[in-house]
Amino acid sequence: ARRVFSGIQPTGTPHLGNYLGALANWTRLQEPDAVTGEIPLNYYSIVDLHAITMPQKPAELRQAKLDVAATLLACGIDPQRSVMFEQSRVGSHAELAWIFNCITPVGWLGRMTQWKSKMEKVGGSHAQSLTDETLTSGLKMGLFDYPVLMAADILLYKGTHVPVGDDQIQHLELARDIAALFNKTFGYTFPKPEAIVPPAAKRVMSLRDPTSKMSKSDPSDYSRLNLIDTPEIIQSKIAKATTDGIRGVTYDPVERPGVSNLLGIYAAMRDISMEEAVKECADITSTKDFKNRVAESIITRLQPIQSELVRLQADPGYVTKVLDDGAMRANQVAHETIEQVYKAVGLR
Ligand code: AQP
Repeated sequence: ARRVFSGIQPTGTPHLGNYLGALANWTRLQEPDAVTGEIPLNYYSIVDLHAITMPQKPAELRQAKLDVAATLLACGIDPQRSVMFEQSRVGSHAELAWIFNCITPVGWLGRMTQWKSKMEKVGGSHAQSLTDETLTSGLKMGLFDYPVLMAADILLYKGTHVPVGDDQIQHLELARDIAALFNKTFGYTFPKPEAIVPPAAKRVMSLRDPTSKMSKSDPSDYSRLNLIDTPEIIQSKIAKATTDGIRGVTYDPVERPGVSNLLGIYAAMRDISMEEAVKECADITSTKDFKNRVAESIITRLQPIQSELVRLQADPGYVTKVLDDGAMRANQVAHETIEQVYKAVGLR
C-alpha cells in the first residue's frame, strides 16, 4: 500500500503557496486512486521540531500550531482518512534523525541550498562554503541538519510518496539517498520515497519579488496571500503585486515573472491548465482588469475554506482532540519502525 507523509511548519499562517504546493494534494490523496481504487495511509504532520531550527517565540509557536491544525482541517484534511499530528509528540522523529546523523556524510548536507538562503535571510551573510567562518559561527546545527530530520519524518512511517512543493525536491532526494545508504549498511528497511508535485503552481512566488518563493517567514505580509485573508485584503495585495509595464497577458516566467506567477495562481485556483489560463486572459489589455480577475478567482476558491475555519475556531476542543488522537496513532507506527531500526543497528 502507498504510505504518504508530508509536513508543514507552524511558523505563521499557511499561505497560497503551501496550499497549492502541498495542502491541495494532501486532501486529494485522501480520495481512492483512480486506477487501483486504493486509499493510501496518510500521515500529515505539523513539524514543530523543524520550526525551531529558526528562532521562535514560545507562546506564538504554541498558538501557531493550533492555527495550522485548524487550517489543515478547514482545507479538507479528514481525521478518518489521515493521521494529523504534531511532530514533537512522537519522540521517534528525533531518535531516527540521530541514527541517520550517524551515517549521513556532512558533505551531503553542505550541498543543500535551503540553509544557505535562510542564512542570507537572517544574517545577511553571502558566504557559500561550510569552511567560511563568518557563516558557520551563525549557522545552527539544527538548521544545517533540517534535511536529515525531514528524512527521518518520512521514513519513520516508511513513506512511499511525499506531496511537496518544488522547493523541497532537493531535500527529498537526500531522503532517498539516506534510505538507500541505511539499507545498504544495515539491510533492507526503508522504501525510497517519491515526490508528488502538483502540475500547476508547484512553486508560487512572492507577490513583491516574483523571483523568490512565497514564504511564511517573509517579513512583508504583502509578499504572500494567507489562506485567512479577507476578500478586501486579497484585492489589495493582488492590486499591489509586482508586474511589469508590458501590455497584455502572456506567460513568460523569465521576462515577465510577476504576470506569470499571477497566471499560475489563476490556473491553479480554477483547476485549469496554463494554456487554458493564457487563452482565457488573452483578450485582457489592462493590468488592472487582469489583477481583478485573478483576485476574484482566489476569493471564490478560498471562501468555503474560510467559512469552515470560522466554524472550527469556535470549537478548539475538537482540534485538540484530533491532535491527541493523531499523536497516538502516529506513535504506534513510529514505535514499530524505531524498534526495527535499533535492532538492525545493534542497539537492541
Ligand atoms: N511558495 C511555495 N510554492 C509551492 N509550495 C510551497 N511550499 C512552501 N512554500 C511554497 C510547500 O508547502 C509545504 C510546507 O512548507 P513550509 O511549512 O516549509 O512552508 P514555508 O512557507 O516555506 O515556511 P517558512 O516557515 O516560510 O519556511 P521557509 O523559510 O523555508 O520558506 C512544503 O511542501 C513546501 O514545499
